[in-house]
Amino acid sequence: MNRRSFIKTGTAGALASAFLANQNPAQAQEHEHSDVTGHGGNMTMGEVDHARNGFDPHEILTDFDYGEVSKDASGRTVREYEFIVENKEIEIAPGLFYPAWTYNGRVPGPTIRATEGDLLRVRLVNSTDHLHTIHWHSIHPAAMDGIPGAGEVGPGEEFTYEIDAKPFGTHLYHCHSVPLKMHIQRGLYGALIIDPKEGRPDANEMVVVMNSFDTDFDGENEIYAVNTVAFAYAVRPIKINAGELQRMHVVNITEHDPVNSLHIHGNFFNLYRTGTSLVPHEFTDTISMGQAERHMIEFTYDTPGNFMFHAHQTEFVELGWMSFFEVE
Ligand SMILES: [Cu+2]
Repeated sequence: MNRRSFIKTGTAGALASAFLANQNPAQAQEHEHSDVTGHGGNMTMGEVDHARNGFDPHEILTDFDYGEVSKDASGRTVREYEFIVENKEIEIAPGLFYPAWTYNGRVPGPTIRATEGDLLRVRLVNSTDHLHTIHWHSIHPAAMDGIPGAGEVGPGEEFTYEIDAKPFGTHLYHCHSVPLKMHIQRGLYGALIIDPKEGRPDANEMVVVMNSFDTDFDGENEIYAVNTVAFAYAVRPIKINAGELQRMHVVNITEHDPVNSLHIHGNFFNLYRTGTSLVPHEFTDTISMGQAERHMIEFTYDTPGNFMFHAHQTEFVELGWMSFFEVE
């Protein structure tokens, strides 16, 4: 049984029918007979209980964690964090639960935010019965790499990573214990945003982590999303203001598929690859990304209205990775 028939026949019974259904019965009928459904009618029914999850994709968008801030003897800014790995069942679509492994009870984990040159001190506490790490996509010493033999933490143990915040850009961290695929797909990842010392122009900033969930552990995903919950920003669009610069940090940690993508409607964006430049590399409306690729994009909507943004892989769209901006 492939993923499409999983959805169509509702093999998971109540689950499938609860999480993916067409709002319009006529459209649903049409969908049964066509694999070329556009990205319009497909949506979840019901609502995910974000309070029970303990996190809300709308809050994750702008929840930048600057840590506990102090200065060392040299006057350097030190940012300290505590990450606790815990197993937690999370609702990723209405009525569909996934046995996640989490940093601090959320997927994605906290968005660490620092300025180039700061010292990051991150204490990892492992409350589970598997080995875990935090592997950083940054420039750091081998001993801080967060791989087996360098910063891997056993059950009930802890380790403190100390890394320089460099280079500036939109980055990623994730668990690097083996089997790597399992530790990533379970939810142990998050964004690491390092601002350039000279700063950037004022903007409304957001972070979206493209992720996916293989709910039956057969090596294929049943759900795609940004910030975990299928259709979260379609059910409740992201409200932004016309004329205001939007800066979005986009991180791809999709497991099992080689490529994910992002397309915005009615507009183009400036693309800063890996966020490591002060000037844009490209002006486009679509970007494809392999796993661990991440970029910073900037755009401004001039007119009010609802504008979609989504993966440009129809299957991902149908399975949850579809969103809206509501421009006011
Ligand atoms: Cu792990």
